[in-house]
Amino acid sequence: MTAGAPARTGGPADLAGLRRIAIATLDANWEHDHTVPSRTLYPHQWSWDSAFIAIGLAQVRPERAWRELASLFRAQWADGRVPHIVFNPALRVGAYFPGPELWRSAIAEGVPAVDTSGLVQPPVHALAAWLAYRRAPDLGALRRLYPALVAQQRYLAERRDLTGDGLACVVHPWESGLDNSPAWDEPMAAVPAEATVMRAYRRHDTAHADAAHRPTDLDYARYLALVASYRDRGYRDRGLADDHPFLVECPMFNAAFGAAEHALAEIAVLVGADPGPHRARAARITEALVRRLYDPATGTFAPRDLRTDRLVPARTVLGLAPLILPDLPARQVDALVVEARSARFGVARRMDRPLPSHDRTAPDFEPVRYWRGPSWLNVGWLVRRGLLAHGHPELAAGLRRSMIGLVAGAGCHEYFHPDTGAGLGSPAFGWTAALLLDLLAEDAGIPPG
Ligand code: 9WN
Repeated sequence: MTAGAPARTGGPADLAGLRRIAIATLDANWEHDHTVPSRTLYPHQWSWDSAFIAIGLAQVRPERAWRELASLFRAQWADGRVPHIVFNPALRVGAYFPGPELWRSAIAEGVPAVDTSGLVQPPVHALAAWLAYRRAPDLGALRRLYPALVAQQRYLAERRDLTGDGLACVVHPWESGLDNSPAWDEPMAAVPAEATVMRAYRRHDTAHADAAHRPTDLDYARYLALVASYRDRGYRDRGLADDHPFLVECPMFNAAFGAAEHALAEIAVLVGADPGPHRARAARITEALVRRLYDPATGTFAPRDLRTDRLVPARTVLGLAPLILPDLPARQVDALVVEARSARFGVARRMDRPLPSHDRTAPDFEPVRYWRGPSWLNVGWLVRRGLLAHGHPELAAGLRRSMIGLVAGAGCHEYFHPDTGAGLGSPAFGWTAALLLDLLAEDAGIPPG
């Protein structure tokens, strides 16, 4: 089936079959206390993957949903950061690149016993915990997570708000989760590195996926230069503005940061804490996002490069993410709906092609290269939540059908060709399976969270 064909969401037999495939994928990727994103490409635990995966597990393996989040937060650093990778010590050296020997997290202060990376990822975990609770209530588990989720937010607010403007910055494209998005081309061009340094390393990803579908060697050389810059300062955030070469405020990261405060307000009520400060912080983040990252000239949100204090010109799907904020003002909501429906992203009641990760009319749109064009379920899932939150159920339904159609046509792939719907990257990918289960749950009469 191509992505142009109507999604096969009609027959209950089809849906039951899809559900079984998704459950089997999650079961196969389960590893003692967490789910690996992919057995081949990503065999450790990843931060925002675990959050999305917990949302799906809550539908089918509730006890695992809570273990997934608990295991990730056991690796939280004393300063509150939740590392983007928690390494499984049982795996051989070279199971993933860059591995623990390159990160050397033990050199930093306040680290857990297990090896981790020193970066973070978009803080979608409070939202995940809230949704998991709605589907699989476990008040004890929620109570235990709450202070850790609060500390995660405190880290971002106190250590990563370098300008004091109310937004958190990312210090590496890996922190955005959209590693090689064209959004990072301009700020990354300022990171000194040569592709030839990669001759000294063996990339693990290109042994398991087509190199044409992955970031380039020059991208990786810059990724490593940024890791070295952050690691060599002991992963301390103080003074980053003086010499770290990549500092960006990302609209998706900060939309997740704000959505987390909304979710924490709901959780606070349940665990007997005060929701007031969470609501106040959520409002401040939304206000800062609009003030700092909304571009009235384009009608969308864009990352701000703190080194130049300019918005980056690329119009990527990152710009649509603030829709997930329930308190986004109507002016920005309306503009984002126009942007989503435009030829750049093609969201419609009946979508003939899936939501791309980058403006499909841009000259640098690359249909098979990772975050430079292909369609990803986690981003579509977030945008769909935003459309529902702001009163666009038909567009949300169109996006949902399109996403289910992608998995029906190609399986639980990591990402999909934005024209044909062909599966790309890992064929058995955790969050694709998990978020599909969440989308399918609505047919069983369970409303979205
Ligand atoms: C680097 C695990 C992760 C996702 C990211 C995705 C990819 C890693 C990589 O895989 O990043 O963190 O090796 O490319 O870009 O969003 O969390 O699935």
